[in-house]
Amino acid sequence: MNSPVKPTLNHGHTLTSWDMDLRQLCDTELLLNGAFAPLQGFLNEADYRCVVEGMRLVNGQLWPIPITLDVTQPFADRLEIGQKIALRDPEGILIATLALESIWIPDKRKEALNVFGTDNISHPAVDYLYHHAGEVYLGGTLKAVELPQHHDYRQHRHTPDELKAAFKKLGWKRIIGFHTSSPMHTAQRELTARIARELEASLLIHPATGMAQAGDAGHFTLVRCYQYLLAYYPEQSTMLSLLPLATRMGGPREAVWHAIIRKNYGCTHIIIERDHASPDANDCNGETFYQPHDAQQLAREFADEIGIGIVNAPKMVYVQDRTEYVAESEVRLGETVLDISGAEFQRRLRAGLVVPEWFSCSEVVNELRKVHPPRHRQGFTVFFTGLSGAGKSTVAKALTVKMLELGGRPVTLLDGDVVRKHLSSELGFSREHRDLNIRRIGFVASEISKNGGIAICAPIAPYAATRREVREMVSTHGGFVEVYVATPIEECERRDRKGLYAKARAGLIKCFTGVNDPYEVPERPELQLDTSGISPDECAHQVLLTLERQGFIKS
Ligand code: PPS
Repeated sequence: MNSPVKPTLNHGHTLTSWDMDLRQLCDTELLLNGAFAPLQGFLNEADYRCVVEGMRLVNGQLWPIPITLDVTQPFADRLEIGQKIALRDPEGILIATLALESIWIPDKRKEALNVFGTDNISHPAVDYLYHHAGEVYLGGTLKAVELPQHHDYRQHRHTPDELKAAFKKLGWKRIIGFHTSSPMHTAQRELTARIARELEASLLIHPATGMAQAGDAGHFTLVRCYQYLLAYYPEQSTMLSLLPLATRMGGPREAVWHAIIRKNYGCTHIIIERDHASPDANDCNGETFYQPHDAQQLAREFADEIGIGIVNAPKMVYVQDRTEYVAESEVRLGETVLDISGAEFQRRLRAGLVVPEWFSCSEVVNELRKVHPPRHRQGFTVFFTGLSGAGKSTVAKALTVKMLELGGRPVTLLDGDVVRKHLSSELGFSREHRDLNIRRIGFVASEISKNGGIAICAPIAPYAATRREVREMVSTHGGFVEVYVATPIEECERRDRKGLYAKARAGLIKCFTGVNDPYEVPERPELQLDTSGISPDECAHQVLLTLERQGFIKS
């Protein structure tokens, strides 16, 4: 929790501390190691405005993406321009100090529209801006104390200076950088090898792995996939380096940003693909956020100014008749082109179906299969929410028994009362305390789901925003099924097993949900149940059917 406490620094000074989240930590690392040159810190207000408006700093230098330090209003309220702030990683280690130059409330809508071209929250960066980023921005220059530590794949970790020195030592003069943030399949391998060959350049495979959490199996899988692929390239002219960049998926502006970063790492060229840095999701009209060539065009426009060659990657397709990949424009009339879409590839992985070698090498596919088991072997969370007395606990218990009868995965019941006894005994029922309680449940549920188990949670969880947080927390690791137990308050009150409604009506309990405290009805739960007329067993059966429909249990 960030609070303006005044810890003692190792130098004996006392400074206000900010505990950075993962994205801020990534940004800080790249600000400190020179990857974000010419930036020397988080943008101040004047630079921020210029960047949002016109992709330039006040001094005219090109910079397309606002790198800002967002904080909460209560934290900002206690700050003064000119003071120094200690920036810490999520474990509390002091990474840098910020000399505070500006504090301001950004116009987030304008930022979203100008930078990402949309304010639709299906865009991940807009969602982050609206739902995660604090309401106040801080700007100022940074002074390094200690670069963030990476204990994983140290042989593939380099600062810009280290990478430039390595290129020099190897005698590489022409270096082409390839940006990716997902597994590379044969098409990308053929594409990068071909471009490097044609340009007579060495190849830097430079995946952005910034948002990978320590202990995140997906990250290790991804890097193992890149390592397998290295064997297919000429050893003397190919290098893999992990870039701790938190991508925004900002399409054209992001492509310019990637080009500046690769220039800072010593690349002479960068490959920009079609749909470079475009989100997978579409907007509310089902349209993609950017046109396929937008990123390539904008990056080209600024290539000279950045001092890097932009290589527009052609779309590579597999021609069955020639058993090879060629650029789409080179396909001859009558030739058969084979393709497997991303969605189809995911389906095959999950269903354990064959993926042909022409699409992806077997080592990569086997590696990915380990982290994409079929749904019926993945962990998941069933999250019941509803008023006190709605029947959440009873149905959750019945469901727990059914899941145990099915067997195969460990089952943990996190009932509201039980959690309050063992995890949250010090908490009351203020909004702040309820949120903390639900976040704790979400954390435990996400750990259980991550490790392939089933978490069944049954708190009231009255607030939509906190439920959404839990959904996000769990969904990165496993399935999330929200069950709204929609038993009407009249029925809950009639039951009043604990006599709490009577006490609340008598004014003896102050913030009682549904009586004198709000319950925000879920808008899109996976299942809605009213326990008024049906038995707990029947309700649990309905949940089972939902789980079956979604593939989490086998029929
Ligand atoms: S929350 O809002 O999700 O944190 O609540 P939760 O942890 O599920 O705890 C709800 C149980 O606590 C009892 N209780 C109250 N509920 C709501 N409001 C107030 N003020 C309150 N005080 C005590 C109540 O028995 C709830 O249990 P259930 O099983 O839901 O009836």
